[in-house]
Amino acid sequence: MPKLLDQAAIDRYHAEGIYFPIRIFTEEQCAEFVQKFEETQARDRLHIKRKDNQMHNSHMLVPWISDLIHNPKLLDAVEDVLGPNILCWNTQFFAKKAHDPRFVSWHQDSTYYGLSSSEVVTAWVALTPSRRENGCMRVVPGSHKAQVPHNDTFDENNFLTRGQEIAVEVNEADIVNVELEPGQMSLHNVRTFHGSEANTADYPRIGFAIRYIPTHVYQTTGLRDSATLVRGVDTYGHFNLEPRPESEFHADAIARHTAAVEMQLQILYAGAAQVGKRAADETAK
Ligand SMILES: O=C(O)CCC(=O)C(=O)O
Repeated sequence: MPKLLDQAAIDRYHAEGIYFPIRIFTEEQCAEFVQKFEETQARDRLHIKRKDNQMHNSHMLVPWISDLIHNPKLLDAVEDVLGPNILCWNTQFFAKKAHDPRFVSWHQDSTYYGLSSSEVVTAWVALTPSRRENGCMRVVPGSHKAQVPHNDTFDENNFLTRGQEIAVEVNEADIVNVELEPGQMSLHNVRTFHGSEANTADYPRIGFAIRYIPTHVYQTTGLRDSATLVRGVDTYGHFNLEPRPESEFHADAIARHTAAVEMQLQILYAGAAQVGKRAADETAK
């Protein structure tokens, strides 16, 4: 029996590699999240000293973000597409300010994750409205069936680690705008073509992307990666399991987070001709 989505929604997710909108939080909860996000970012700069505003893997550092990845309703939707035993592998905020020129080039997340399977889903939670004019995510439904080659562009305005861009033409007629209201989320498959454009509006666009995997998925790079068990049991032991943060920016949590981010940077930059701005920002301590 599905937990939150109906069978038609689950079938559509598997057929198209994208499903939205799914209401998880209220608009009032999201207004609170936005305020907390801004306050946490300021404290993150003090404790972690990264310039990057994506706050990668901050669920390992900050209790309210840890609560977000464990939200039961959100996990019910994830369980409907991944099954009952779920790890959170990575999180990041995609925050574009009003009139922010930054964009996300067309890509497949699978390209550099090093994970053994395409059973990887991103829950992208809108904390503000996410519309075409403020640079909502855009996807190509059905594109998740095959991996395509990518080129690294290392564009300064690109949010992505290596400015990775798919090396095939994306046809405008095939694109769907993933427009969401605050508190709604989309689910996209790790191979779904997606990207987003600059924010041309007078208001920000903030989304929180959570990468979930079933426990049987493993890291193919040979590197010992870590993840958080958010539901069910892990009988495989492919990842070091991350505990919840003891308190915000607790010293032990910072040590675990530093190790996890360094490991994921090694995975994301494997074989890259140069190290992009994210690594420079994440390690600017
Ligand atoms: O938020 C965006 O604009 C892009 C998000 C994205 O690339 C992702 O969640 O994988």
